[in-house]
Amino acid sequence: MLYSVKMRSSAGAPHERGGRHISGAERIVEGGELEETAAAMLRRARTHPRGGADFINLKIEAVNIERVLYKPLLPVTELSAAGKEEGRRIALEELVRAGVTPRAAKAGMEKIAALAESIRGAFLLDSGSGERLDDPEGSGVRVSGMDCDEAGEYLRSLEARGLRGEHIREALVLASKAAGHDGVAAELCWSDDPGYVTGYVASRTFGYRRIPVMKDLGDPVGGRVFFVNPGADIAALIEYLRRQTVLLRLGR
Ligand code: PML
Repeated sequence: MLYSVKMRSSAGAPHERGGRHISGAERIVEGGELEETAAAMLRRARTHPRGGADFINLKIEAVNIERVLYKPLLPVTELSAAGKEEGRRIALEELVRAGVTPRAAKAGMEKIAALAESIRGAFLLDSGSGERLDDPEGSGVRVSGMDCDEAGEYLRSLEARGLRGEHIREALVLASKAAGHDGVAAELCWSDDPGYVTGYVASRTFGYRRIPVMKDLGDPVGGRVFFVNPGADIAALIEYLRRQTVLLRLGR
C-alpha cells in the first residue's frame, strides 16, 4: 500500500488565517517508511532557514494505486550565470526557446520579482499573452500528488551528478509532473529559501535547465510560474496539478 504524506508549516497563524508560509513537503511512500518520512518532515518544519514554524500540518492518506499515472523525470542540464542579472536573462531566453512569447516570459519574471512575500502556489500565465489564468486574487495553484517511483535510484542518480539536497530533489519531481501535461509549455521557478539562489526553466522539449543564480543571497522571496499553451482546458490542468497522483520514473 502506498501513502501520500504532506506537511505544510507556517508562523504566526495557520495558512488559512494568514500565517506566514515557512515550508512544505510531500512524499509518496510505502507503509513501512511512514514514521521515518513524517519525522523528517517535522524536523524540516522546525529548523527551516525561513524560520521556525508555529503551526505544522501533517496529513497522511492512502493512495489509490489504480489512479496513479507514471511519467518520465525530465533530464537535467546545468547552465552557468555569473550573477542574478545574467541568470534572469538566460531564463528569459530559455523560456522563449521553449515557445513562450517574450512578452509572456517577461510578465512571468515580473510576477515573481514583484512579490513582497512568497506565495504557496504557482501563477498560471498564458504563454502567448502573459495574462494570468488562475484566480487573480488567489495565492496560486499548489502542485501536489507526486514523487519519484524509486526514491533510492533517484537519489543515487542525482548524487552521481553532484546534485544534493531537498530543493533539487523536490523541484525536479514537481517540474516533471507539470511538464507531463500537454497544457504546460514551460515553467519558471526560483527558490524562496534565503540561503538558496538557484532556479530553473523547465519544459518537456528541453528538460530541466538549472540556472545557478536567480536572486540575491538572503532574499526570502521566490516563486513559480507555469506558462500555459493557448486553448488548454484550465480547469482540467488545475485539477491535474493539484490532485492527480503522478509517480516519476528515470529515463522512461
Ligand atoms: C525551491 O526549493 O523552492 C525551488 C528550488 C528551485 C531550484 C532547485 C534546484 O535545481 O536546485
